[in-house]
Amino acid sequence: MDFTLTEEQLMVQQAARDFAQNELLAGIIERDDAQQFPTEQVKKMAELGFLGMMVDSKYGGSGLDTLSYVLVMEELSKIDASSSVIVSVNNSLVCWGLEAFGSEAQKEKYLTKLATGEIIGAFCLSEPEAGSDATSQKTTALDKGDHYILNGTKNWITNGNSAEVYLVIAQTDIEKGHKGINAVIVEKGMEGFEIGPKENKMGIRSSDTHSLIFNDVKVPKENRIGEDGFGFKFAMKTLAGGRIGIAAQALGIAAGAYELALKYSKERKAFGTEIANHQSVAFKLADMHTKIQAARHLVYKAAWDKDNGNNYDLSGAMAKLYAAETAMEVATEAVQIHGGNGFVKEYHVERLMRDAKITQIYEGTSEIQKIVISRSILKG
Ligand code: COS
Repeated sequence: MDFTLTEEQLMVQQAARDFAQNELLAGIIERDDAQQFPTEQVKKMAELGFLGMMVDSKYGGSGLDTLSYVLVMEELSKIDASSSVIVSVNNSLVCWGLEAFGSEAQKEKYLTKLATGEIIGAFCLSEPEAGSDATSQKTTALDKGDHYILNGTKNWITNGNSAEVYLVIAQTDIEKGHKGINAVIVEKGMEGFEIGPKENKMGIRSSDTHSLIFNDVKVPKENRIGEDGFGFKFAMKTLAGGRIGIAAQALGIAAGAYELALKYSKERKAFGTEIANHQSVAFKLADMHTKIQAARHLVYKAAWDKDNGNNYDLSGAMAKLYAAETAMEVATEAVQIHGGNGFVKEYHVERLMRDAKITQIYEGTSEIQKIVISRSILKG
């Protein structure tokens, strides 16, 4: 077993660390307050190749491995989880899904622009009544010969307004249940495609989350991804990789909160000494550090599984579950260590605590990860 990162991985990690410190930190409190999309920062991340990290260079991607992607996600998320979710969705759900299952024409037309970050994409599975219960799709894509007619509403869509390309999951044949679901590529501006109001969120506030409304949107057949009826499998396979990205985000939030708490505990004095000298604080730091390291091992192992052609449904779900729970716990403890200062924005930990919460919810709640894990271990 070799836990050493390669030269290239170390370089990518350092680039992301520098970028987060130099470009994401400034103005983060204001962006969070105003729910302002990080347009300039996304442009710069595109220039660094962070928007299409795992995509083959022939489609404009960086051609890196999943572990490099995870390292970048971790570093960005230590500072700004709103920016890192944009990176995660574009990389793991949109680019990966298109590269793995799209046609050559779809890759030429869409992936080349998405991988360079010239445009960004969105992944549209959740609905008002289909979040965890993802097979209950009410959005329909009715087969009209050479095109589909799309009707319905999608909810909580990351990059909802800023995306140009949307991968939309919809039911074509209700009789066939999940085998009658398709994934289709919808472009912003198609007639009948409307973007709903922005959600006012607890965390990751500067990412833009919207509902999407489709009213008789005509989508050409060549925009279907894979064979007829492949849509649900497409969503599940894509989400399995997405969960590794979100696990890395959760890991980064936890590590970011921990680093701030560690620094603060060595500076802040109470009862005549730095608070790190009080065992109640030192033990918290020990627990936080240990859990983060355990989460890191799970996340890197899931990335390694993906890079080595192993099944990563189980390792990805375990990584997502554990890292998300760790993020929530560690960020909450980081606020506690900061005391009153933890409760105000200037110290950053309250934002990380608010941001941590979503990692237990999106791309499969912690409870969904337990379904995936328990089914996997029970089937032997
Ligand atoms: N890879 C490939 N196929 C998968 C899969 C995976 N990781 N997971 C499930 N499938 C397939 C199953 O094999 C099954 O197909 P077959 O009938 O051909 O075997 C099909 O998908 C339906 O699976 P299942 O019967 O297990 O469906 P359930 O309704 O019981 O739900 C869970 C399965 C709970 C795992 C699924 O609904 C899920 O992941 N929900 C959460 C969705 C989510 O993450 N929502 C948040 C979106 S934020 S972007």
